[in-house]
Order: sequence, then structure tokens, then C-alpha cells
Amino acid sequence: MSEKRRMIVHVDMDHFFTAVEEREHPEFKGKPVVAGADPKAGKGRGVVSTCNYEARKFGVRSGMPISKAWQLCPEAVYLPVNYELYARVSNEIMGILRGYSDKFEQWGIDEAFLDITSRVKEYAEAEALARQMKNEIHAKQKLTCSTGVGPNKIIAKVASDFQKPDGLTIVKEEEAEKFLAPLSVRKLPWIGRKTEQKLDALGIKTIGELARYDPTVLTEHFGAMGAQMYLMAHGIDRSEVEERGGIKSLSRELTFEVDTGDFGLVLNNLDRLSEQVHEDVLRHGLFFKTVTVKVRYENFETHTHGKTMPFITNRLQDLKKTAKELTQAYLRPERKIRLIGVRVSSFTSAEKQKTLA
Ligand code: TTP
Ligand code: MG
Repeated sequence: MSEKRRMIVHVDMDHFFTAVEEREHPEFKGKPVVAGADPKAGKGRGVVSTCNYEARKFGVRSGMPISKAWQLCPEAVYLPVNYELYARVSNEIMGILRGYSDKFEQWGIDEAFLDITSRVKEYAEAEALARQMKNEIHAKQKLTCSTGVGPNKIIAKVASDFQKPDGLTIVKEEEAEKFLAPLSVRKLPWIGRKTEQKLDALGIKTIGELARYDPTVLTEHFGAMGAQMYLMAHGIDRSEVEERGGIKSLSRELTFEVDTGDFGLVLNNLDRLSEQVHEDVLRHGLFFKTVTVKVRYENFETHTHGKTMPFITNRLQDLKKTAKELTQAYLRPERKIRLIGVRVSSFTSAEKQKTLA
């Protein structure tokens, strides 16, 4: 017997942080808006978290140094990031979406997967349900999202990105390979800038080219990830929509006002970041296993290094000690530091921890 055909929806809020800001401040409507570090008239450090579509027309992008954004678009409205507000709105949106499926998976702050297989019989019904979700979010939250429907999570996610903002894209199983083929490999989840460059060196730019490539050569170059990429390029993905308790990692980072070679200062600030992350861990009732640090040198060369502990913990001293150990390797007399960050992940909730103890 063949497996039952699945119907998966992926929802991604449009320019989420700045969309919430626009909603709260109607006077920003129509203007370019950037959320992120303080630009300080072009002298600011740190990066853009996100920006609205008006600002994107000027070339501003997530992750770009805020000084670059200022050069491109000094007339934009620049706002600090108000995580608490966005997290509250995110929870409300996730609450609405949860009502549309029995299998739900939040992905980051503004995305979610829903398995609606048990609720619809055909794509036309799936489309109607996806439209209903968009309408309810818009009616209750005054925010738009882009939505994709497909036979698995990968296709649904690529589909939601296909028409933005306020899009709705349906990709049927039999059309999936053709839909994916002309798109850049970067559109596939987990293919970042570095993998894109490596694929480019093999002459692979589009998903179609990836699908036609020899999978054994891909495995030689990329290990297990190579086989995974090959399957994705053919539109194959068997992973289930699974509730993961929402948060996958908690992190804080700091860009120094001036690049620094003062390692006492670096380590003091590292402790401070660990304390802030730890407060978040306790607030969410979580236990973690993995600690990752990030160090960016003055030339923007960035390193991240993580360690998974053999035990689950929520103790500040474990976090501080591990973060310090990991960072120490990057403290070199000749290299000034621009940014440091601390992240924890591999969570179990306190509830579950109790039953495991
Ligand atoms: P995304 O969904 O990647 O971006 P977006 O919602 O701003 O824009 P789009 O319309 O293209 O979906 O990320 C969701 C939020 O996460 C975003 O509003 C801000 C935050 N974010 C960062 O803080 N830094 C980043 O580098 C990225 C990509 C996102
Ligand atoms: Mg988004």
C-alpha cells in the first residue's frame, strides 16, 4: 500500500520585527524601517536584525552592519529591537495557527509548520484553509504572512518563500521537482552562503543542477549532508511535523564600542552575557546541554565553537565555565575582538527533566 499523501503548510511572517513596529506606529507606514543596532549617524556598530520591504528596495538586508544600512538609506526610521514585544505577538500568532492542525511545529520566532493531512482531502481545500489562516492572522493581529502548501516540509517552506510578502503558493507533489529546478540552491533550508560557494565551485547553481549531480560525489564533498541535499533537490523529505516546545536556542551577543585587545574586559562581558542567557533559560523553565560561543575579530572574521556537555543542566556556573573555556582559545594577543556571543541549545523543559530525574 502506498503511503498516504501528506499536506503540509509553512507560514512565515513578513518582515516580522518591523511589521510589528509599523502596526504599533502607523506613522511609519510607507517609510523604510530598520530594526537593529543604533546606527549613530553612520558610526554605529552591530547589525540589522530586519527591515521592511521599503528599506529592502535600498539594498538593506538582515545581518548587514548597521553602518552599511545607514550608508544605503540614511532616511530610514531606525529602531532598537524590542524582543519582548515580538515574542508576545509571536505567541499570539502561534496560538491562532495551532488551532488549524493537530500536528504543529514552531520554527524560530516567526515561522511554523502545520500538518493538515487529517483536515483536508485535496489541494483546493488545503488552499482554502491556508487562506483562512492568513485572514484570521490579519484580522486579529493586523499582520501579513507568506504561506506555502506542499507534500512535505521542505517543499512547503520553499513555497512560502516564493511569493513574498502576503503570498500563498501551492506546490503539488507531482509538480515539485519542476517547481524547484530553476531556483537557486540557496532557497533550500540549511544551504547557507558557504555551502552555496562550495556547490558553485562544482558548477551547481540551481536546485535542478543539484538534482542531476552524482549523489556519490556530493557525499564525498559534504558527507551525510550531501545525500540530504540530493534528496531535497528532488523534493523528497520524510521528516515529520513535530512539536519541539518552540524555543531551540537562547542567545545574547555584544558588539564592543571599540575593538578590544583587553581580554579582562572580554571575559567580564562574556560572564555578563552568560548571566543574561541564564536568566532567559530559567524564565522559560529549560535545561540545556550545548553551549556555543561566537567571536568576531576586528576584520569581521567570525568563529563559532560549541560544546555539548555529557549532562543536562540549568546551572549558571556550568554555562559560565564552558563559555569561558570555549572563548579562551580565541584570545590571541595580536587579534582585537569586535563581538562576542553566548548561546545555549539542546533543551529539555523543566517538566520533562523532573520526570527524567
Ligand atoms: P525572517 O523570517 O528570516 O525575516 P523577516 O520576517 O524579517 O522577513 P521576511 O519577510 O523575508 O520573512 O526572520 C524573522 C525575524 O527574525 C526577523 O523579523 C528578525 C529576526 N532576524 C534577526 O534578528 N537576524 C537575522 O539575521 C534574521 C534573518 C532574522
Ligand atoms: Mg519572516
